[in-house]
Amino acid sequence: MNVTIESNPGHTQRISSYLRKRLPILIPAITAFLLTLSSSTLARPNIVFIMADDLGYGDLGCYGSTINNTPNIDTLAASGLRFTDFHSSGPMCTPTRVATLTGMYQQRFGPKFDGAISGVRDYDSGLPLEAITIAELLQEKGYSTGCFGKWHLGYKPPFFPLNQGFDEFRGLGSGDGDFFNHIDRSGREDWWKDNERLPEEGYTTDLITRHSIDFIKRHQNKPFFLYVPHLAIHFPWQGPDDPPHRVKGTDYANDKWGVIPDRSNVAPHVKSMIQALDDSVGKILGTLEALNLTKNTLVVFTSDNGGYLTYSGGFKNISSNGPLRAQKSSIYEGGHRVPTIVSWPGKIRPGETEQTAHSTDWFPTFANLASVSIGNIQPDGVDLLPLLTQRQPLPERNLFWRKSDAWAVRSGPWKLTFERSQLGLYHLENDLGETVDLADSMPEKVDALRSAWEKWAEDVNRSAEQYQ
Ligand SMILES: [Ca+2]
Repeated sequence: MNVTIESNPGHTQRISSYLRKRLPILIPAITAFLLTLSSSTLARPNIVFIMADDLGYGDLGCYGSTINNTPNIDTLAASGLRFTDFHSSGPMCTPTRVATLTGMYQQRFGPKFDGAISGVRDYDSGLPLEAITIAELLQEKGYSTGCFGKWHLGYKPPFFPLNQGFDEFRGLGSGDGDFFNHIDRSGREDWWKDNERLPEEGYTTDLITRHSIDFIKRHQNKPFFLYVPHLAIHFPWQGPDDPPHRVKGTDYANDKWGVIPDRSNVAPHVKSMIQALDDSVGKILGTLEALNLTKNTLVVFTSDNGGYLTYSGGFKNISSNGPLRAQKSSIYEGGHRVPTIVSWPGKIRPGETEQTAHSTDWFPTFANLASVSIGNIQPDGVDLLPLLTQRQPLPERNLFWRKSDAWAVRSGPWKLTFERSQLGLYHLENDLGETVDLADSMPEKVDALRSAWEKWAEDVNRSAEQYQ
């Protein structure tokens, strides 16, 4: 055919003229056809997001622990990208959950999200239902969405997962149910199926695992988003062989930690909790492998904040934040630099990254991964996919933390902290442990960072006004 056309100048001219007229119509039509083909015939990846609770930077073998055995999480790390500079948006449970699901700094929804919501003070509220979560976006685009574990964005319906984009929920609404009888610290039964209380026998970590695996099996033939916010290793510090502690109707505000015969050494209890957590990860990964889903599933393992080293009441030697300063609830690194691993065999080259990433980044990352438009939403986080799949550096940006009167801002290697009316300036590349305060010698750097923080605080406070 080509020979015939090229040998006849008249034909060639007519065809050129035809193409000139038709190309503007043909190209969009072909593009639309290819896009339809790609979304309908190429499977969109599944997302499995596993978040441990209060797991410290030094609690895993792949982050240097010599105490805990974590072979399954270590294998995940070896198969994927391990972050050394990943940060939870808050040093507590609720704040990080807000930012993870919405892509926004939690403070945009009100100052109460600086910290954990309380089963007394906040029992009748939760994450505003107007908040748009990544689960909602994925659900609208045909993903099956399941949440199995600790919600802590509301203690009861309507502030529950089914109103925030999840098709299914099993787990606890509060921040710390007993691992065996699932009684929260206010003495309420706290184990749910969707919007109903439904007691279930079993150790919390195992129940979360069982429901997660069941969800994967039921949805293996279409894209799914599985959110697994484990309760481990939050107190009560109960390993699988420890006793239940709580009784319905009793207030545990002053006795919430479990049965700890030797308060000076909580580590043995936590070690067995970590072992169970690692088993859970192994079972979930094993299910993906057995169903041949590994190559089409992005798996994240992270923690919602740093670990406790000590706790009032004489509790000591709890978990480890490695070389970092301070612990959960602090604006120093031990409060918010957390272990984070992302694995997607064949798409993400195994290795390690020193790029600085943050809880708010998951929302734009997952939206891009699933080819979901975020419309007018302007998340605070950035899309991690170019880093994950091509090792492209992330854009430069400042990161901010606020917990009540304490705050911090990070810019490159620099971090300015404010706690107990004191400013501190640290250079994290030279001083990861935040031991050398340079504030007095670098007043201009202090002023620039403080000014950035004030601007940020003003911005998030303005966003929060609609929820007051
Ligand atoms: Ca936590």
